[in-house]
Amino acid sequence: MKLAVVGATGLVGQEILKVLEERNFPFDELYLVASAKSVGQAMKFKGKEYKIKSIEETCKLAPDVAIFSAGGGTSLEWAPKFAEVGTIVIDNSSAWRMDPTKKLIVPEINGHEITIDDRIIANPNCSTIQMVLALAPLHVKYKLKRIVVSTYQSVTGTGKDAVQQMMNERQGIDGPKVYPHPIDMNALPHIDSFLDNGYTKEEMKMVNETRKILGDQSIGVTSTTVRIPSIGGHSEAVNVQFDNDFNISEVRSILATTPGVIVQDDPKNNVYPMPINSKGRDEVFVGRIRRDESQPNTLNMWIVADNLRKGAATNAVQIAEFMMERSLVV
Ligand code: 11C
Repeated sequence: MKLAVVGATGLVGQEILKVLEERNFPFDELYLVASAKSVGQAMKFKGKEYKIKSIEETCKLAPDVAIFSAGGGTSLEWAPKFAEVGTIVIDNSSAWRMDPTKKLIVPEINGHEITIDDRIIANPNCSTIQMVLALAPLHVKYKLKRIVVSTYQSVTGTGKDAVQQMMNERQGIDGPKVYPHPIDMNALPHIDSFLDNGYTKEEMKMVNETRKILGDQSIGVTSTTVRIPSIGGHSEAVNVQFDNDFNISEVRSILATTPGVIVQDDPKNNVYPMPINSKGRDEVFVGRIRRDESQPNTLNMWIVADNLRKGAATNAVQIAEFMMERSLVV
């Protein structure tokens, strides 16, 4: 088993390495791949030193699995080339997600869609993954009609330079700007670029990816995505209307028994999910579970997860594990 991590020096790449180590992911050879400026530098994994390779060189080595986290441009150009040499590419970018010939996978929800012929598998956007993981079992039970979601997203979603901008601002240091406005002590209703319909790409990812993963184009989804000066994870206020009525204690017990979901909901004791507690965790945390009293069959929840973990690295590694367990990596 030859494994490549493409984009190994980025925030998600680093998290992928942590997740691989924690889960004792099995491989015989590991190729760490980064951009030209890092090629040849040494990186450690499990105490062993690896020289960073170029993507060209790695493609020629035909790894069995390559987890890509190097942006959409790299994925568009290189994923097909890796696929051609037989590599299974698990891609963290948005490049292939809405391609009807590619699967968009959260293993707990639709891992069963993957076949032995799939070569490029898309990992969904972080803010989508955490929301659908909590909503999927409720959809099965009550049938989702409409989702209204507002996000409070960590600067880690933008990458290392964004974390640096926030820290620089906090310390009064001038430095390069990733965002068009200050981020510290601020909130930007602007994630990814604006589209002609007035929504951002991040907002439309939540609409389109949710429907594709849940396999139901009839679900109404509307989203407002906001960047806030936090680093532990993304938070989401989610208002969900179902076709069928629910019982709140049944909703809690469904969520509490959903693999990968942890209910943290004891507001009287100030217990609810927070990004500071989700950092470095693989689970999705759900709290503030309550009925929306303004209309029938409607629920409010607060969903938090480390966007670099279940939102990116963990989900990608889980896809690889899922495929290996089912002998889909040959
Ligand atoms: C953010 N969700 O927080 C983005 C990062 O489509 O994979 C991931 C972008 C993507 O800014």
